Amino acid sequence: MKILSTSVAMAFFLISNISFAQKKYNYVPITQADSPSEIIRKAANVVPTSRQLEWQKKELLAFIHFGVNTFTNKEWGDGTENEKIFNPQKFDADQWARTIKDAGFKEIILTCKHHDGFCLWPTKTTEHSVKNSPWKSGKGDIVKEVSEACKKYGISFGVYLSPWDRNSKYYGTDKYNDFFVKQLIELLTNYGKISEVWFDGAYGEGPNGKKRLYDFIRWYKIIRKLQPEAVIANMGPDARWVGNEGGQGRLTEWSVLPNDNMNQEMITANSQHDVLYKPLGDLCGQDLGGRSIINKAKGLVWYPAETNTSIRPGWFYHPEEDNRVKSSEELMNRYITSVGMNGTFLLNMPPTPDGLIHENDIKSLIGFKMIRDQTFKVNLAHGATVKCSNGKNMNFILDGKYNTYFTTKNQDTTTVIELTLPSVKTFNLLSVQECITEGQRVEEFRLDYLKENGQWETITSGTTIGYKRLLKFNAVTAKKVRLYITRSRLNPTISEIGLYKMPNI
Ligand code: FUL
Repeated sequence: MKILSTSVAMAFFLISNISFAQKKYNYVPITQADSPSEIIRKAANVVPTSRQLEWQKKELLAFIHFGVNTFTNKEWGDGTENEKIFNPQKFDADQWARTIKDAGFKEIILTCKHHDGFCLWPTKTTEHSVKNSPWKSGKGDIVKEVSEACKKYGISFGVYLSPWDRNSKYYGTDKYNDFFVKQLIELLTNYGKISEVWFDGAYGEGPNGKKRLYDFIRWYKIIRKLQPEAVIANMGPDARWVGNEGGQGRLTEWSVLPNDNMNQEMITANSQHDVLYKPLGDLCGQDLGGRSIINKAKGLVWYPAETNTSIRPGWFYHPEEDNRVKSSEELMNRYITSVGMNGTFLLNMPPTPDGLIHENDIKSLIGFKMIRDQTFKVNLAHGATVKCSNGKNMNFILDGKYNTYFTTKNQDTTTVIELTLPSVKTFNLLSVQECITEGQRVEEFRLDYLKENGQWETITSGTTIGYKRLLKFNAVTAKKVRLYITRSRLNPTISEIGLYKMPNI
């Protein structure tokens, strides 16, 4: 009898959970038969690939712009630069990787070739490279040294290879794709694991009217084959440029976007798990994934934002900008507007002609790390009692583990989570994270606190959450707060809530 009732209970448990288990996909087609509510359900089940998830969790990525422009004091070279000018006499990859690691960044993306076509590794494809420079008598390899320093410091390594090449005689002809592929293969096979490949969209036609003839799909396939874990960013299918170079995300930042750029090849390749096509169209608008947008889509894909900026006004080092380095406080604000707006933060720190990261940049970077450490050391909500009338797994919201999450019972898409803190606390920053392996769902939320006079008052509010949402506000002192989720595409799945006191900056 007991055995029977246990198995009935087990079966009930399984059935009730199966009804919650929704199929997940990285890409999903939308058919004409799909109703608006079916489209929303589909959107709520689009999830990142494992490479996108790992990349998102890194949060902080360092960009290094270094090359002939470092020596000509320019932003864009025209490809006629003499290789002899490249001579970073104190070049120290260890100093780069150590600084970046100490600042808490998880990856370095190096401009292996910028628009001027000069290669920082001794490529076989062109003479326009370090091998014809005086640096290490032409025997050096910047890419090798940086990739090895990354390994030593336990950070990942990514390559920027500019499609626009103002030096190559093949540029603007079909042959350019073969030339570019050879360069890609060298970078993807000779330097260990590559975690990100960054294709710049910048270009200008040469004076002779050379056109861009890029075979992106061929390039993507090679990357998938040689470095399957690499995220292909910007002009690529895995991560998009946020749309500005100021480190500013959107107030409403969806990672699930329309992708109408699919064909049979992609569908037959079972690419629901591995999309090869970059979504087309305007990716710089204010609303990229709201209901009115996805309702018109032919397919939906996980396509998260990478938010980039430079620590200095320029991307390359210029001595006259030594006193225009962003302060630690500015970097913290950019962190809030990038990582805190459901993106990653790709911050450029360009080395000097000596081949070192400048001391002013180091000072800002270390100060930025100190502010983050100070802010996030203690979650003031830790130890709170969690109350929610329609919640499941309530304590997962404060367990410090990203992959466990709170959700709601039944099909509830709204909820109120009340936290009673162990004692009265003062805080000025809210952190909320959705468990994106379940999808991105929340469309509107707010935080209220209980005032001394017994009245509830709203502190802050937002629309999307995604991987992480940080909201700064004037400090409040309270013991009870309520997180209201007032609109969600499906049951909200919240990994963590944090209340923090950020130093006044
Ligand atoms: C732009 C380029 O033109 C800049 O030089 C820089 O590399 C930046 C990250 O992307 O499109």
